[in-house]
Order: sequence, then structure tokens, then C-alpha cells
Amino acid sequence: MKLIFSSALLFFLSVFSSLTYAACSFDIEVGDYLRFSSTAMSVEKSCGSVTVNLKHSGQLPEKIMGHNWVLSESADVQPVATAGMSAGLAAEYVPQGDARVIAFSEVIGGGQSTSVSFSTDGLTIGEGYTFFCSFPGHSYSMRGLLTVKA
Ligand SMILES: [Cu+2]
Repeated sequence: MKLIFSSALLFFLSVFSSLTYAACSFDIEVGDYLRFSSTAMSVEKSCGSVTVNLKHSGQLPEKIMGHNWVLSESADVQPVATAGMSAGLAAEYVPQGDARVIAFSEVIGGGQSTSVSFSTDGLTIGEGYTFFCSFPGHSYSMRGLLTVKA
């Protein structure tokens, strides 16, 4: 009896965790510090579209402690972040029309929220993707890996 209960619990947990880790919608929180609440995301290509909801629970304004969510191939993070710095806040610290940028949200300050949706059509299973904040100086610590599953 105990074994059946444990198996049922394990089954429930595995279903629950697969829903948690390979979802099509994500809530990520940031604050008055250089860290995303999640440093790894797993999306399924079958999602078609993925949405990231970004919430800044800090108090500092976007000019001082702004954050955004940008996705690129891992090898492109550094050059995109550098180009984003030159683009400035008015361009959300993202180079305009740059094909290396797969998705990006606007820069938000404390108390603000935003979201970004992007298609999974252009994502390749097994490819290394990194999400990061392109606010000047943030990309080194504000980043995480995005994995694409079938
Ligand atoms: Cu940031």
C-alpha cells in the first residue's frame, strides 16, 4: 500500500516538474540587484510561441537599475550586449534590427512588469541559447541558459 502511494506521488511529482520546467510561459522576477529569479529555462519546440513575463519587484528607476530579457545564441551574448550598450536606453539597450537578437523585452524599472512572446520556429533543438539582461554591465551576472526540447 505504501509502495503504491509512493509510486503515485512520484508520478505526480514527475508530471508536475515536467510542467514546471518545460512550459510555454514563464514568470521571471528581478529586483534592485543583478540576478534573474531563474537561471535556466526549458521550452518545447511544440509550444509554437513562448511567453516570458518579467516583473521588477525593486524600487530603483530603469535609468539606474533597469532590466530587460534578451535571448540570443550563447556565442552572441557578448557582442549583442556590447552593441546594445551603444544603442542606449531608448532602444532598450538592444541593437536595432540585429538578427542575432531572437527576442527581447523593453527595459523596466522597479514596480514595473512587461512580457515578451517569441516563436519557437527559429529555435533549434540542442542549440545553446542564453537569455540575459542587456542593461550596461548586467549581462555578466544576469544570464541563464535556455534549452529547447522536442
Ligand atoms: Cu539588468
